Order: sequence, then C-alpha cells, then structure tokens
Amino acid sequence: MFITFEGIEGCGKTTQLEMLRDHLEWKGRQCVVVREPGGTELGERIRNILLVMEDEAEGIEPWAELFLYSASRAQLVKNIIRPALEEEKVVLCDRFTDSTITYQGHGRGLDIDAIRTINSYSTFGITPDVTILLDCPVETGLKRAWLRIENSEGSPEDRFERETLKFHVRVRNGYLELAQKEPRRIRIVDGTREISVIHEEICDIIDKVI
Ligand code: T5A
Repeated sequence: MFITFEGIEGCGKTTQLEMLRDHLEWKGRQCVVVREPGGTELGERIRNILLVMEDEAEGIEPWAELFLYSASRAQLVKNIIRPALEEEKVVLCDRFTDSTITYQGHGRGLDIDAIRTINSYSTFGITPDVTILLDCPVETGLKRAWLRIENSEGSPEDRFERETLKFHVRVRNGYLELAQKEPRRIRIVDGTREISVIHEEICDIIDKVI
C-alpha cells in the first residue's frame, strides 16, 4: 500500500505521517517512510540544491527545478518505493507527484499537462493508493513553519518558505482542485485542529482502506 501526505508548508504532514507509521507498526504492518525531495543519497544531494540554494542571485529556473524534483523522484521510486511495495510493505511518503503539480504547476505556472507527463516517467507509473491532504489556511501553515525554524537553533528557512503569500495561496487552491478531481484517492483532512484529533481521523481513513 502506497500512502502519500500532501499540503502546504507547515500543514503538519511530517507530524501526522510519523504518528500514522507508529499506529500501523503497532498493528503489525511493516512500514517504510520516505520524503521528497530526498530519501536516497542522490535525492538528499538534490534536496540540498533545491532547498538551500546559496547563490540567491542566480536562483533556479522553474523548468530546472521541475527536472531536479523529478530526478530525485525517479531514484527514490526505483531504489526504495517500488522494491518496498513489491515486498508488500506499507510505504508512507512525505510529498509526491501532487506537490509537483501544485508547486511547479499552480505555484510557478508551468504547464500542468507537461508536468503530468514528466511525473508518469519519474514514477515508472506508480501512483498512491491514498493521499492525505492536510488542509489549512496559508497563514496558519506558514506561522507553524516559522515557529519550527525559530525553535530549531538557526536552521535556515528554505526557498519556498521565502515565497510570497500569493504563491502559497495558489498552491493551496491547486491542492483543493486536485482533491475535487480525485476524491477517492485524495482525502482532505482539516489540519487546523489538535494534533491528536487529526491523527484519529487519519487512522480511521487508512484502517478502512486497508
Ligand atoms: N516541493 C516538493 C516542490 O516544490 N515540488 C515537489 O515536487 C516536491 C516533492 C519540501 C519543499 O519542496 C517543495 C515543497 C516544499 O516547500 P520540506 O522541508 O520537506 O520542503 O517542507 P515541508 O514538506 O513543507 O515540511 P514542513 O516541515 O514545513 O511542514 P510539515 O511537514 O507539513 O509540518 P510539520 O509536521 O513539520 O509541522 C510543522 C510545525 O507545526 C507543528 C509541528 O509540531 C511543527 O513544529 N504542528 C502543529 N501545531 C499545531 N497544531 C497542529 N495540528 C500541528 N501539526 C503540526
């Protein structure tokens, strides 16, 4: 089973993904947890380029950005996700192809059909069985993300946390549009509530699907 977590910055994906992993392991399921970009040696090096690009003046051209995310994904799917699914493990992935559609498509304005085509190659055709979309207002998510940065001893904000509010609103709306088109796969979960309440709802969704 392949489960992905999606949403804007600070919506609580990582927190909820780890809690779901604990819940599934407690139920006797073998889980593999990965994140995008990253999850392999190559992917982590690409993550570093994408999120902590040092030369601000040069920036990253949006198409270059898209191909870097796709390169990281191809490596992750081939080396980790596909083998784990073949061994019938549950794969929990922090962001996947929906992030590329919303960030590079809705956010940056790249052609969404082209992104879908590239996604189909970089995933070798693998699609999530369920996607948990943690939805919250952009202001709430960014506030949490900034708070986390402040509390983690000088860890710098990434390139996306420096983007404008308008950019993040486009990304959030992009997610909601995707969920409307694929309501069976993408489950919208209200991310503004207490962590434990959200966790209960997610367990309920996943237990039913399993
Ligand atoms: N990206 C990624 C693309 O542009 N294209 C792509 O194709 C892909 C795959 C990844 C960046 O790359 C972009 C999108 C991203 O900008 P990242 O560092 O992995 O960068 O960033 P995020 O995935 O956005 O991770 P964040 O840590 O910012 O957000 P999370 O994982 O949603 O939030 P989480 O769980 O870490 O929580 C953040 C803080 O909020 C608290 C937590 O304790 C934590 O301190 N929190 C809550 N507080 C109150 N109530 C709740 N319900 C809370 N839930 C969590």
